[in-house]
Amino acid sequence: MRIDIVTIFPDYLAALDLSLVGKARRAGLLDLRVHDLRDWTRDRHRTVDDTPFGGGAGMVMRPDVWGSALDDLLVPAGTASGGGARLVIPTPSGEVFTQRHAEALAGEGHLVIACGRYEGIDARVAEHYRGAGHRVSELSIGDYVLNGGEVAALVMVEAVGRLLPGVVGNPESLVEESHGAAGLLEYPVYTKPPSWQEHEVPEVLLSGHHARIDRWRRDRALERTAQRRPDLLSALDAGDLDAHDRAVLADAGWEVVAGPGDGGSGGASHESRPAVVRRGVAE
Ligand code: 6GU
Repeated sequence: MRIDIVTIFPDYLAALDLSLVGKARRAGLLDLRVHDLRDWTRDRHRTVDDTPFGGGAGMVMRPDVWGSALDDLLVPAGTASGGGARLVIPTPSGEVFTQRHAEALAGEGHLVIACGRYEGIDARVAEHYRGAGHRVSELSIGDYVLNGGEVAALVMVEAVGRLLPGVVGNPESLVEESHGAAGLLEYPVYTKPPSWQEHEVPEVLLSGHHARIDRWRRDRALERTAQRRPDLLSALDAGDLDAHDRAVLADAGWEVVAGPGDGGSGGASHESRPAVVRRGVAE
């Protein structure tokens, strides 16, 4: 996979030489290049921004400078326009980046990540490249404000990089982790020593009884999700919950109810899908 990152702070991305992503680069699994946006300016001051039309605080990044950079990077030399690379624009006004986005991006051959400052890149840039047939994703990493897209680019490259074939040594470690397919947070984990500061590792984990260990871990994942991320429980497919799951959720204050409009047919329509709701909430 190839990733080009364009920024006015290339040094910010130095962390991508380290750890798993750095290793993937050196192994040739990831061709990652960081570019200085100012290399595409043409004035003596290497200007990348200007004041916003319509007034207001801060500066907006100029579309002409971004256009020169993205024309060079999105369309490989000798290729027609459109197709090819996906343009990713980190922005606090984007869709929230999730593991599902990471999985989709990991399936791309080429990403170009355009890091703007927080007031943003002139809106015509995304519009222009969409119109030219590029896939464009405007993505936020969460509901808080950063000064620029660089930290978000680090987050996205790490989340995507570890999904590339051969990057994570044991692909099994990708299966059960939080925000995986089960839609639950990960269960708590323990290692040696078995007793530390008078805190003991739960007995069942020392038992060697794999079915009981799996059940215990699923119970803890359900409880933890109910406590910390109730929004994830509401999004669960209740059809994936067995009687034991439902009992654990009931203890945590959640129950499975027929969806609105359910006629008891168990049909697959959206209206009749059973829902996981807080106890005492009708639907
Ligand atoms: Cl992608 N950019 C900025 N500037 N702030 C953010 C963000 C992105 N995601 C959350 N906050």
